Amino acid sequence: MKAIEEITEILDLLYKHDWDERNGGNLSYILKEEEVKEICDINNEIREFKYDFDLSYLVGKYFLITGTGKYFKNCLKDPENNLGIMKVKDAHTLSLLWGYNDGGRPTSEAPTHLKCHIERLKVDSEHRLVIHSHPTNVICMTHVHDLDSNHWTEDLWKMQTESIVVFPEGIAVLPWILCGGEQIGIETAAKMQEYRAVVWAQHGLFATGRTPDEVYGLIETIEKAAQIYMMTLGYKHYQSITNENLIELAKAFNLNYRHGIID
Ligand code: 2HA
Ligand code: ZN
Repeated sequence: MKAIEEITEILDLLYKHDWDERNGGNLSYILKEEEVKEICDINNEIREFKYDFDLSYLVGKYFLITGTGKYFKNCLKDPENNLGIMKVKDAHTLSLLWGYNDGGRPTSEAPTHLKCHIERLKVDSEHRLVIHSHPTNVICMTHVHDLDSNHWTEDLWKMQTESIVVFPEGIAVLPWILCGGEQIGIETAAKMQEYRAVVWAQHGLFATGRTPDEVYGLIETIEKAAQIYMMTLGYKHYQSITNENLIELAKAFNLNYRHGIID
C-alpha cells in the first residue's frame, strides 16, 4: 500500500495548503504492476469506463486516479471510496481493479490527465504523475498579470532564486477555457510537450513529473513565486534578480533553461 500512502499524504498536504478546497483538484499516477499487486488482484475487473479518445499509447499501464466529486480532504482517511486503480485495457477502456467503492468513477478531468500523460511520456520515459490543484496566488496572478507564458516565466524566475532551478523550462499559461471539456485537454496536453506545468487562468495549475516529491515541490515553488509576486504587487521595487543573475545561476547549476526570455 506504499503508493496509496504516499499519494494520500500529498493529497492531504495540498488540502491543508488550501489549494484544493471542496472537490477542487484531481490527481493521476502511473503505478508499477508490482505496486498494484500489493494492493489488489490485477485480474479481478470490477467495472469499466469508456473514453472516446485514443488511449492506445497507454495500453497496459496502471493508473491511480482520484474520483469525480471527491474531496482531497477525505482521501487520507478513506482511500477506497475516493480513489480508484485502473488498467488501460484497450484504446478506449479503463478497467477498474480497486477503489471507487461507493460506485464512483474517475475525475471529470481524467481525459485531460490521460492526454497529459501521453505527451509527458513521449518526452520523459520516467514520467509518472499529474496533479491538478487550485493554488491561491497562482490564480490571483491570472487576474492581475497578462497571460503570456514567457512573461510569466520571466516574472516567476525573478521572484526568488529557486524558481529557475526548479522549473528551468519555464511555465505555460492558458487563457480561461471551459474545464472538463475536450478543448482544455487538447491545449493543456500540447503545452506538456515542452513544459511540466501549465496554468489555467482563473482556475489553477496542472503540474507533472516523475515522483510525488518532484511534482509537489514544483507546485510549492510555483505557488511561492506567485505569492511573492502578489505580496509585492503595487510596492515600489528597489531591486530584483537580473537577467545576468539568472544566467549566472543557470551556469552554476548547469540548467538547461528556456532560451529567448532572459537572453
Ligand atoms: O474536479 O478541479 O477542474 C474539480 C476540478 C475541476
Ligand atoms: Zn480545477
